[in-house]
This record gives sequence, structure tokens and C-alpha cells, in this order.
Amino acid sequence: METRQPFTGQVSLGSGGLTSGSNLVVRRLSEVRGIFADQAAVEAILVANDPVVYKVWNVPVPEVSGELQHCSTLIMPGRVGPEYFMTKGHYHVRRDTAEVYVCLRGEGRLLMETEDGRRDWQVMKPGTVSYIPPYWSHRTVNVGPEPFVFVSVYPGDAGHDYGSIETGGFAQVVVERAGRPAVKLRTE
Ligand code: M6P
Ligand code: ZN
Repeated sequence: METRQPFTGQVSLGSGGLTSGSNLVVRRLSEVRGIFADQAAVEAILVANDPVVYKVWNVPVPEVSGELQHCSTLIMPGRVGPEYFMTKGHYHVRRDTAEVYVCLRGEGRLLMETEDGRRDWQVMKPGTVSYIPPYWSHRTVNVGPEPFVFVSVYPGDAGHDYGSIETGGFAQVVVERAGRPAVKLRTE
């Protein structure tokens, strides 16, 4: 048995950065353009610049059962047409693995769906602890005017399956309606 050294990280509420999270992933609009419904609105934004949509600070942990992957995520405030900035969203490669999100800053929505058509969404605000059970895909959305920051913890061997989202998509979308966020079906 290998005994590993304990360690501690600190999340900055300003940058969203996690000091123990040395693997930074930056997702700009050009890279995640396909997740938004209004492609003309994407093009209109990209004419001027390529904004950061979100950043993830991943803590390097072995991707094996028994370990716990964890990271901080910051989603910038912003919209593409009526649709708020959000993550790509994923299932776990190992479908029978869960995840916990803890919100530290801002206001978000957590969208979840199963492959047999169940849907759910939750409000995330500072102090919110959300549980994503096994078999549910998950995507987070920043619905507020400031950065939305949360911490995630999930099994070491869970893995990210983005392909099933790219082909199947999310049924639920979060749009601004009369100045307020509304969760609706993409087909509505
Ligand atoms: C959360 C976790 C991470 C994930 C990140 C960004 O922090 O679920 O595992 O990478 O959100 O979401 P995505 O990978 O779907 O872009
Ligand atoms: Zn996950």
C-alpha cells in the first residue's frame, strides 16, 4: 500500500483559483461554441473578442478508485443571446460515480439529466452543497452578474464523458427572461 502525503489548498474567491490545483483548464467561447443554441450570437461575440467562459483548477490526484478528484471552477458572468455562460457538461465514464458541488460565490443553476430522460435542476448560492447521484449528467450555469465559483469532489476513477453530451445534448437550457433566469426545455 502506498501512503501519500496529506495536503491543503485554498480557494481565492476573487480569481476562483485553488492553490493545490496546478492543472488549469481555460475554456474560451471559440472552443465551447457548440454548447450554445444561438450560433449567430456566438459569431457576433467572436467578431470582437474570444471571452473566457470558465476556468477549472484541477488538483493532480491519481485517477484510481479510492482517490478523490477535486477542483475549483469559476464561470464568468455573460450570455450568448438569452443563454447564460455555462460549462460543457458531462457524464462520468464510470456511470456509477457521484459528485458533490459546494458553492462559494455568485449564483448558478446545476442542470442534471439521465440517459433515460429524467431531468432535475438545483439553485446554487454561497453555502449550497449539491449532490449529483450516479448516472446523472451535470452542467453548471452562471445566472448572476458576478463570477460563479464552486468546488467539486468526485471519485478518482470517474472520468469525463463529453461525447454523450455533444451528440445527445442537454434537454434543459437556462435563459434570461424579463431580467430573470428561467430553466426551460431546449425544444420550448
Ligand atoms: C466541475 C466538475 C469538474 C468539471 C468542471 C467543468 O468542477 O464537474 O469535473 O471538469 O466542473 O465542467 P466540464 O468538465 O463539464 O466542462
Ligand atoms: Zn462530474
